[in-house]
Amino acid sequence: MHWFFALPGIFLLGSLFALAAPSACSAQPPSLTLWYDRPATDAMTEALPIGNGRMGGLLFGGLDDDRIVLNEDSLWTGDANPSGDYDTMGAYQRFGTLRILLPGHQAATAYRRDLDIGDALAHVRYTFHGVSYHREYFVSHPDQALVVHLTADKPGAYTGSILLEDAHSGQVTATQNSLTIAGALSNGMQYEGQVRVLSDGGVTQAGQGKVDFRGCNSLTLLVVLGTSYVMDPARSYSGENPHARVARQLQQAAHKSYQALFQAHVRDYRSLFDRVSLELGTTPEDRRALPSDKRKALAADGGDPEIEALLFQYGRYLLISSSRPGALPANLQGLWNDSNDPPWHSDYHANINIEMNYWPAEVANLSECALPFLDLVESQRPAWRAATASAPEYRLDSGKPVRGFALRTSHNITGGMGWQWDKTANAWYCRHFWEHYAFTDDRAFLRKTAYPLLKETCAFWEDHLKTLPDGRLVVPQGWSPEHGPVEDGVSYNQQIVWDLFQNTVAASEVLGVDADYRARIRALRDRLVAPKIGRWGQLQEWMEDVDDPQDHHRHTSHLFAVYPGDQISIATSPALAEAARVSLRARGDTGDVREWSFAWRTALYARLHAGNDAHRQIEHLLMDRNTCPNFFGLHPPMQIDGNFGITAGIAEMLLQSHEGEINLLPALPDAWPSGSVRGLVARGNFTVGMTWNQHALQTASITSNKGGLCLLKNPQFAHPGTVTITSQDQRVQRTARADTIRLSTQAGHTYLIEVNAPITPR
Ligand code: FUC
Repeated sequence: MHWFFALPGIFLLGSLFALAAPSACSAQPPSLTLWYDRPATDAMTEALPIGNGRMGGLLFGGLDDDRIVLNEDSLWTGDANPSGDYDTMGAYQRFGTLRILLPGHQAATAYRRDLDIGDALAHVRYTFHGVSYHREYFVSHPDQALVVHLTADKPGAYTGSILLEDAHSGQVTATQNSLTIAGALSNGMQYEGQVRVLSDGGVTQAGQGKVDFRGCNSLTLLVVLGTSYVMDPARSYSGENPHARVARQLQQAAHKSYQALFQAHVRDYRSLFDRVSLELGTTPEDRRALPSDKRKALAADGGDPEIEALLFQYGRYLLISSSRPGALPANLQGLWNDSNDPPWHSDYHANINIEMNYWPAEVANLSECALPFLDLVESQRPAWRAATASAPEYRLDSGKPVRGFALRTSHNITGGMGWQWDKTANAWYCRHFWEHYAFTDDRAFLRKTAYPLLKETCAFWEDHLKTLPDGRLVVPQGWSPEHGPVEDGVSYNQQIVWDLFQNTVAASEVLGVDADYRARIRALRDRLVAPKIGRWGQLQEWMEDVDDPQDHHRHTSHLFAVYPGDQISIATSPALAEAARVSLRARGDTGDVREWSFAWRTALYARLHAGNDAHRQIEHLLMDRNTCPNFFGLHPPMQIDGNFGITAGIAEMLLQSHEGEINLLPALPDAWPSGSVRGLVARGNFTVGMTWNQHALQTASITSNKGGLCLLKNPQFAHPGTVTITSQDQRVQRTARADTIRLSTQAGHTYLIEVNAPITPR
């Protein structure tokens, strides 16, 4: 039996074409393809990214000299640096470059390069001397190899060379049809990269640092990279030389046919990507005909809902490609880096950036892609503890160090940190552990992993909070990133500690443990200086009412409590929510607002149920000054957090579950009058699909993955007798609020809800 007959029906239909004809045009609808009519000229802004979570490639698609910048996520300089000196923290490195030289091909015509994010395949196509040439590129997770397949419609068309260049001072060796680079960084980290050139027809021959080929019908290039890094503090993050592992992985991949590699890759990728689909409307044909960079520029002025849906899915594509279990988390540039001295070291920034990278993971149905971040935090804790224990800032009156750990604004992968302390980053990181539980309902994870971390972080705050004369508690000497004074009781810090205490109380309740401890943490939570409304109706950023209504800073740190936190919400604290809206509007959409700031503003406006304001942020992000031609975020320079953040923000416009109920379409903008979404996830582990028309919910499908009570909210439910539920033994159960219905769900059951209500014009 051919393998794909064993697959579920939905996957099967979508897959047949792609799997049967890997070299033909893509089967994906245009909304899942980025395409261009010329090769890339600049690495980070135009080259197309591919990756398997650990290894990445930036594809230039050149004609006679096709360059692929190679990355491996653990290739880092630096080490643990107790002083916290940013310059000695090290930086994420470029690994090398693979070059495909095809002399003469610069005279080609009918050029096209593209990236299909529906199946994680990139292509280059062109015509030269009457021959149609085609290249296909992907990075396989199951086979741990970057693969390039070059074909042509006439035999013997390929003559040229393959070069492998090291980005440091490693040795390059060529033997028969293989190339190897191997070396070590100044911190002792060893690395190795191997390339195998497999040809059909013609001849291949090793040259000086290259493999030449002549008269080949097709070529398959396999690339495997590795380093000696291990995410294990007990081994000082240093494992064995990668040679044997790289050689084995390459050998295993080389034993498979191209078809087998291709099929395993597409099946693996789609098992994640296909969980969510999104349609926000149809774009007129004349726009669709444009290359993606030109189309993106126009989309900044609206009128291209397909590009907005693509932007949402691109964040999912990039997360799957840069953050898979067992690998390191996505850094400031995700996985892709063309420099040994990248901006901000291409590191992990704790005061918004890495958190934003992981905002979409749970809601956009990629929960396992969150694990690399959680694993990294676990692996760095011993080093962070040690650095905290030796810091004068973190001493008790007795002179002893506080319990737990804090971290600085940026960190690496070997316990090193840089720049100033970001005191509440420890608690913000805890939120990600709590959210992983909240979305998966995985109690074993909560008990074994999340709760101990939350408790350790609470211990830090029990020791470090300062008591004001009136008995209230403040975070001493904090900072609202990245402006204003360093002082006590900064709102950003207060809200994040509140969030930690709140989630710790909830965790101990879920687990049914530590009742006395829970009461203590709850009491501390209630003594924290709380959010305040200031003189111009704003939510105060500092303890004193000093906010400047003309402050257009890119950070919206004092609105943490609205998103990603939930201390302030329309339902539970409407006056504070209104104050947050005043602050957000004053902060504006221009001035210092950058890339990731638009993504945060999208999510904030979504939580404030201001769909049109949220949508305006998406359009801002699409502007050429905020996103690159390849759709990477542009700070400038290129930075990836906005890509992930906008996926989360768009999800938040469609589905919210932070108020103990599932709010369907809470912030739908006028620009998306009809559409559909499938596969978003709500807290409690419900998978949600919806269709809407004329701005009104038409159907919802709720799959209960773990069972339990499910409250669903939408204004359309307020029409009595017009909601039907199709499923085992369910009838509409109304709640005290007209717009909310209740389902008592069983694990594994799907509930289809149809709204037959008249549509109320908006
Ligand atoms: C934070 C932000 C900057 C930038 C940097 C990498 O410090 O304030 O805008 O994103 O991280």
